[in-house]
Amino acid sequence: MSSMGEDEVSSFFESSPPLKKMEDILQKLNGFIEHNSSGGRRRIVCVTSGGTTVPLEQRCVRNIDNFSSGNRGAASTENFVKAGYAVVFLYRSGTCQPYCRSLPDDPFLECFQFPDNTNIQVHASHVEAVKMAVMDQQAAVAEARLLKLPFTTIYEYLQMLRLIATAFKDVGPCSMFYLAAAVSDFYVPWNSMTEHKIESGSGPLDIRLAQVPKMLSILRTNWAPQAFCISFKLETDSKILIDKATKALGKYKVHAVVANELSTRKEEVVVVSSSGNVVVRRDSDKPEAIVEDNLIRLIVDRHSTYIKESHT
Ligand code: PAZ
Repeated sequence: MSSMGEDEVSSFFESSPPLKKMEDILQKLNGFIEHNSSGGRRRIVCVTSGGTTVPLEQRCVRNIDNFSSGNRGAASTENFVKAGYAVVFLYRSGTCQPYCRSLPDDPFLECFQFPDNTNIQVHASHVEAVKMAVMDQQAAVAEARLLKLPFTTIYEYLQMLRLIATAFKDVGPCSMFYLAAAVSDFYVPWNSMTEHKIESGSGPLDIRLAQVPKMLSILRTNWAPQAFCISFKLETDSKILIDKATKALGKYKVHAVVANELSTRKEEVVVVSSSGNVVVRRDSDKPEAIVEDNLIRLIVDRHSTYIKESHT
């Protein structure tokens, strides 16, 4: 990457508000990696999920948000754990969580009932979903297979991604990035952002947004050059989707780009890579099936080949 790009990346981080609880995050992260990767025990994947926000004020009241429910990241995490991976789940606060996809929006209010004042019961219709959510999540955490790290803003997301990538460096080819989060392309630089709530009542608001420096190339070349790297491309116009994904593959030198269109993203995706494009569909004859079942199988296969080739 050009030094121009690297300069932009450095000044983005230098001007970002410091990450809160960084020591705590680092300690959890290093412990998790150490536990899972020592002696080549397990492969590790960082799954990013949900959309980043761009604050408009330093004491933020308003922000610009990026669409993502977090469903893809949560479902993919479950499948990676099932496939034997340890997962660092870097997710947007408040978005969909692994093992909770089948729960209603307001599980506390909808799942439970009180037969009397001292007992609490789960409604029969939600027993399976609650059991799966609690048991599977607790097992994944107890076995140190799942580490959840929340973010909200673009500043937090990129600082945390850099921490994770740097910490993955020693894991080498057994590590993977699966970047399903919807990351802001434009932002208000912290230094040029007003501190207090923008006043209303004085006509339209003009805001100039700067471009968020592209971090993917630097992740590939500097932060974690040996990690297997999967990025995502979302479009609403299916006519430009594959072209955009193909360009991203060449530009960022990732190992594959998962291309998806907003309205059909739960039914099919296209995995674009140097070995050709593969359409991955949900098994529509099985009501419980999700596209991530087949997608993660394919990605895990590709990762295995990558690891084998790295050893030869
Ligand atoms: O989170 P979700 O399940 O609602 O949607 C997933 C997705 C469309 C955000 C993801 O598959 C994706 O394409 N992420 C990258 C978006 C982008 O191009 O920035």
